[in-house]
Amino acid sequence: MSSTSDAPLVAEQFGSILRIDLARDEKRNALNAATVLGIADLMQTLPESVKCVVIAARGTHFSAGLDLSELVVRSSFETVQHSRLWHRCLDHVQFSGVPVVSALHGAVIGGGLELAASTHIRVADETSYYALPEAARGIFVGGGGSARLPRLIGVARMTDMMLTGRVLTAQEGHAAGISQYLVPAGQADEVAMQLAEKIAGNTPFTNYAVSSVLPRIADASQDVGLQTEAIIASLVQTDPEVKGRLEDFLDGRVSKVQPGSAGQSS
Ligand code: 1HE
Repeated sequence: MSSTSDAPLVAEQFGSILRIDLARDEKRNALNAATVLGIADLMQTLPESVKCVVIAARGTHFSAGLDLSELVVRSSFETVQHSRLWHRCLDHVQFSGVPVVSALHGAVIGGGLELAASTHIRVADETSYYALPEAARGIFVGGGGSARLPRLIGVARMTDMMLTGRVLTAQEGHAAGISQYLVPAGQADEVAMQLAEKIAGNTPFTNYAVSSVLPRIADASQDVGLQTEAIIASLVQTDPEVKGRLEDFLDGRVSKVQPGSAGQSS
C-alpha cells in the first residue's frame, strides 16, 4: 500500500499495522501541504484490516516542521486557510478512531511537534529534541500546537519554548509529558511497532473509545464528560467480543497485569 498523493511518504501495511514514514530527508522532513494532505488521505482511507497506525520518519530527523519555503508566497487569508488545512489533516490523525503511535528521533520541531502531538502515543529515542522556533521566525503555531501542546506540557512550558526558543532534550521532553516512552537511540521505530502490535490486539471499539472519545471527554465539562463516559462504557462493554475476553481472564487463559508490563506483549 502506498500514498495516493505525490507526497514524500512511504506507507506500508504490516499485518494489522499501517506504517507511514516521512521520507524527505533532503529537506529534513519539512512538512509541505502535500505531505500533510497525504497523511490525512491515508488516515481517511484506512482499510478495515488496519487496527493501529505508526508514523515514523526516515533520515536524521523526525521533522524540521513546516516547509518554510511555502511561507514566502502566502497572503494572510491564505495563511488562515493553510492553518485550517493543517487542523483538518491532523484531526484525521487524532480522530480517525484508529490509534496512532509516533516514533520520534532527532529534531521534532514546530509543525513536526504538532504532528507528533496529534498522535496518541509518542515513542522518542534519546536523540530527540523539541523546539518551537515559530516566534524566532516571526510566525505563530498554525498546526494545532496551541490547542494540543498545552494539554501535553502546559501553557507555561509552551510559552517558554516559543518566547525564548528553548530547546527541550529528549529527557526534558519526556519529563514534560511529550513522550510516553523514552528509548535508546535508534530503537523508537521498533518499540513503536511493538506497541502498535499490542494496541492492535485490543477490540476496535475500545481503541475507538480511547483514541477518539477520551480526548473529547477530557475537553468537556465534568458533567457532560461523565454522562458521555457512561454511554460509551455501555456501548463498548456490550460489544460481543467483550464477553469472550472476560471469560478468557476469568478462566485463566490470559496473563495477569504485571508491574512493568506496559508495552510488552503478553
Ligand atoms: C528546510 C526546513 C524547513 C530544513 N523548511 N526547508 N522549522 C524550523 O524553523 C526549523 C528549520 N530547520 C532547522 O533548524 C535545521 O534544518 C534542522 C535542525 C532541522 C536540521 O539541521 P541540518 O543541519 O541537519 O540540516 P540543514 O542543512 O539545516 O537542512 C537541510 C536542507 O533542508 C536545507 O535545504 P538545502 O536545499 O540547502 O539542502 C534546508 O533549507 C532544508 N530545510 N528545515 C524548508 N523547515 C503549521 S505551522 C508550523 C510552523 C513551523 O513549523 S515553524 C518551524 C519551522
